[in-house]
Amino acid sequence: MHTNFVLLAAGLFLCHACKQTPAPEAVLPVPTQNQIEWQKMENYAFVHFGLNTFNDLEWGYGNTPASTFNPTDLDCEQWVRIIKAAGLKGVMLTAKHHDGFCLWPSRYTEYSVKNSPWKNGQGDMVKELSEACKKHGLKFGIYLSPWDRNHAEYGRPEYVTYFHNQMKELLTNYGELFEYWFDGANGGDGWYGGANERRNIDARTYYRYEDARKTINELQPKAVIFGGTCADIRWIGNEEGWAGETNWSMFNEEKGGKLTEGMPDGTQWEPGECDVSIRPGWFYHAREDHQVRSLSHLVDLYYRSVGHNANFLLNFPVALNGKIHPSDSARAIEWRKTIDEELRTNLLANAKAAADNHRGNSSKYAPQNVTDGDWDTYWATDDSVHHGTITLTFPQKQAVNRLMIQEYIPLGQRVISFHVEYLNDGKWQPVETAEKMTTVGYKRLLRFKTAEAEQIRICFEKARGPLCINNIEAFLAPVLLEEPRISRNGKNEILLRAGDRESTIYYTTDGSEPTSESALYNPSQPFVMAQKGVIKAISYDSQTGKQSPVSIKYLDIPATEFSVSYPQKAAQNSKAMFDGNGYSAFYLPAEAKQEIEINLGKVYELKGFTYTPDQSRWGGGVITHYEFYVGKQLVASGEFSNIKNNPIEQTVTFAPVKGKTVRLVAKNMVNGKRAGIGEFSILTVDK
Ligand code: FUL
Repeated sequence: MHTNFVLLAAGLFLCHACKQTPAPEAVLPVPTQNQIEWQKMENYAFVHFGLNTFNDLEWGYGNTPASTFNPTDLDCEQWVRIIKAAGLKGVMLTAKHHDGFCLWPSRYTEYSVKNSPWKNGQGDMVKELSEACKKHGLKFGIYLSPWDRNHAEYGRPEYVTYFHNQMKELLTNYGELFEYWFDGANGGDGWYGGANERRNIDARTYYRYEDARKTINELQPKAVIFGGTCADIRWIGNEEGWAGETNWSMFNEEKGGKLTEGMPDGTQWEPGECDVSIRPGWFYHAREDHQVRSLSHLVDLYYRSVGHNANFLLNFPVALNGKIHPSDSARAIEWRKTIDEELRTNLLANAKAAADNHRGNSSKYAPQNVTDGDWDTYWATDDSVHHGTITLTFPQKQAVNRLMIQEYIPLGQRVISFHVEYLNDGKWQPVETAEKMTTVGYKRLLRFKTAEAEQIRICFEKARGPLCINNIEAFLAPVLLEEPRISRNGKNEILLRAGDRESTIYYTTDGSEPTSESALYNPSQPFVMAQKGVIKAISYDSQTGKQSPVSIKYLDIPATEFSVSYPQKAAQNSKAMFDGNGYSAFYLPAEAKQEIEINLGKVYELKGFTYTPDQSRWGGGVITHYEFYVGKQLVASGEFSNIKNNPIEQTVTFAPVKGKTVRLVAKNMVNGKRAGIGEFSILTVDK
């Protein structure tokens, strides 16, 4: 009786409270619990490793022998230790890439580690990595390429059965998975059990993704699915690691929309994942040892992925010995350290917050909730109020240049636009930033010019429903000097550019390390380098005495003496491919053969060439298959693997040969009928 009375009273009280201030209704669609857990991971690692690693390939054709897979010193724990130290929360492994080679001893194929010299065929890398993850507290995920260039039955129903069988092996034998990755690259040419042909499939129907989803849900109820026709998360539309400033977690697969931005009227909750490799390629190539992405670039990507309401998937191309290369690990750890430093002290922890409206005037939805450090409490506005201004007061005047805002996404993503102002000496001013202040979502990080502020206020102008903001933080990030970008233009002038305008640039041309004692770069009088050589440069801040990391550029012989001998009359336009600027491109005339012949001016001993597609956003004419001739001799031919998704500079090397003319033939293009060339250079043998 007594207990009942207490319960009744409590019930009445709760009911009374909830009557007064019911929680805002969800604005649909909303994330599942798995999607919320996934989003909270924010960043995790990718590992690309396999036969490609040992054959210097990005996309194996499916015929490279399993016997070439031979890591001498494989150490999955080394990867996991580095990945953990880099603050990444999980690892996703390419259990099988497009070449079809399996890193686990699958029962269903001979094309796997069991026929390699590694551990005498007794090894199972998926197992080793999953166990290392478990031991060190990281989550584990799997990439299984649907496209399989090895399998004889690819393109026919038998392969799909095989694919589903392999999936089950991976879903049952390796513990809990947080993510399952279906790659989007599909069909095309391959070895296919010796058929050596092109096989096209309809990716939407062929793989039976709906069945795959059922199996995954059943065997791995916590895993989110990337790719395929029933995904939980979406590809962000580039392999450069960034999401749009506007980025909705909603999408509509039927209608389609901008992957970088999502869709405000999207019917599915399908948040973005930004994948990028720490080097140009996904697999390891020794020639890219000096092309590890710069610290400032990676830091920038963090702000443009995690800070743009997306997750960040950073790839480590494990090297031939089976370890993460020291340059990659050093960079990744330095990256985390920098981000931690930039976002170390929340200047708004427990700051006073006031807003022009809060839901039912209830303390449960008070503005103060945004500074209490509790993710599950939030400031909300009344049902009819889809906007609002929140003002936060610093304990004392404070220099500030970063802001973090979070929406309580279990109730949907709402904010459409906002702006930020700060109060200094009685005057409100907008923060100085070029960023569009549109969506917020799970997390929005805003970078702006350092401001002295007594207060800061955020005005949410428009939203899809009442506001639900659970967290606002502010920081003062120290200066991060960016290493200069180096290029050589058509006049052989060297252009050195630093990210921030206040620093000065010092450089060397003799291979030595630049310091503030080296030559000072004068942007209005660029120096000329008309021969082969190396340039090293740093940015330097005279105020703090800090310097950026060193940037290095190897330049081969310049193109000034080059002339285009085919197509004729292209001489003028073709300059764009030698101007050191990939954003200006030369397109072969539609009526001409899709090839270009260049007279180098004199005989050189040649060992390779580089081709960069048009880098402009909507650039076309990307060459996928090529032939390359020196004089009349065919010296190289093949495919620029993965160039569609990752249109970066391609380097092709061949056995040295002397010649005066070279010819690049475009055998196939991703799009359009005219081959486009953003940049082209030849590689010569050192004397
Ligand atoms: C792409 C693949 O084709 C690349 O090789 C790489 O695996 C990347 C992550 O996805 O679509």
